[in-house]
Amino acid sequence: MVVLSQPSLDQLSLIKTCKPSTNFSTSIPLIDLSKPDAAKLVVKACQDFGFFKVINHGVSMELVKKLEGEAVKFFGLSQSEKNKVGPAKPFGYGSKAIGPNGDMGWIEFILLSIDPKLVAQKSFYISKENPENFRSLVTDYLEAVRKLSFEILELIADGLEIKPRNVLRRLLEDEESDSVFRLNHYPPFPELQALSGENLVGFGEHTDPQIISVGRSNTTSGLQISLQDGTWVSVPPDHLSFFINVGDSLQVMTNGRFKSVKHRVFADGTKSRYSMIYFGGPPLKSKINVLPSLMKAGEQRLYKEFTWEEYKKSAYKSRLGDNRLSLFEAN
Ligand code: GA4
Repeated sequence: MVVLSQPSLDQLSLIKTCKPSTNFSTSIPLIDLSKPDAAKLVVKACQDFGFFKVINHGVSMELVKKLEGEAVKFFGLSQSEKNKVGPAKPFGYGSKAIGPNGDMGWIEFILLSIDPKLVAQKSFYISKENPENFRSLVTDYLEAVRKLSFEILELIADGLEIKPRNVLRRLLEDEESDSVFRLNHYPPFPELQALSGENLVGFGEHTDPQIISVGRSNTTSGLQISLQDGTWVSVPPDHLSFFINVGDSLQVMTNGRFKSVKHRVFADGTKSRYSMIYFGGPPLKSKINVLPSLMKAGEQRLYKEFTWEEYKKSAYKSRLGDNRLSLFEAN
């Protein structure tokens, strides 16, 4: 079923189209979490790319399949049914508009906070048939990907030799952690594709403001990351693995050693892309600051200290593609 109507001309002028130029020769770091060298490789990937793929991640594929099935069902509903979830301001269903400041993409999505009460409340509109099933799938999925994010943050602490081991993990483990969960659907647009051969930008280039993001997709391609020299690399889809992004906050905590990866998604003209991403953020009152033990003698701090609440407020005033950290650079 075609879920979003074909783009009209005025929508197309807002949603960027282009023939993406990409570099296919660079391969994305692949890290087997069951291997003893994982900590070293995670740190290297965070420094070189701010991005990597993990296998042996411990998340049940059965669970992933079931939740993706629910997402497919939901995005297949009529527009009026989907609208009943409520606008994504900040949590709910959104279509084409990304964030509050005029960014647009060829996408529809559900944005949820990980607060169990909100998940339960929204489940009634997302799955009228069986809200309890949807709620419990999201809860179990979040438990599994959060566990994975904790493991990765501990590997980072080990690899950087920072103590205690849970110094990063505890920010996401905290009951007040301000984390977000997003289910995305990038619908196909076969007629337009056939006509022009152009691609539509599904989610424009940006960095994630949080500490770390854990995402996966179905087998439809579209994700690209920017390398440090500015070239874009297509990330081949892999529905069995998870992709990890360093967020702005982790860049600050490592004084720029880790790079918050710039990424974007193109919608495929012929096939639906579905993705689900957990964005791990700290409690609102947490101070985001360089980890003191990382600072070498004479090293200058690159960023001022700020609370996650301050950074989040500032992020929500920005456009998607802005360099949000530039406002927090130390003089
Ligand atoms: C990017 C990462 C997450 O998807 C997100 C996005 C958020 C939104 O879609 O509402 C933002 C974007 C993201 C960064 C800048 C602001 C906020 C849209 C936007 C223009 C949920 C997040 O936390 O930040």
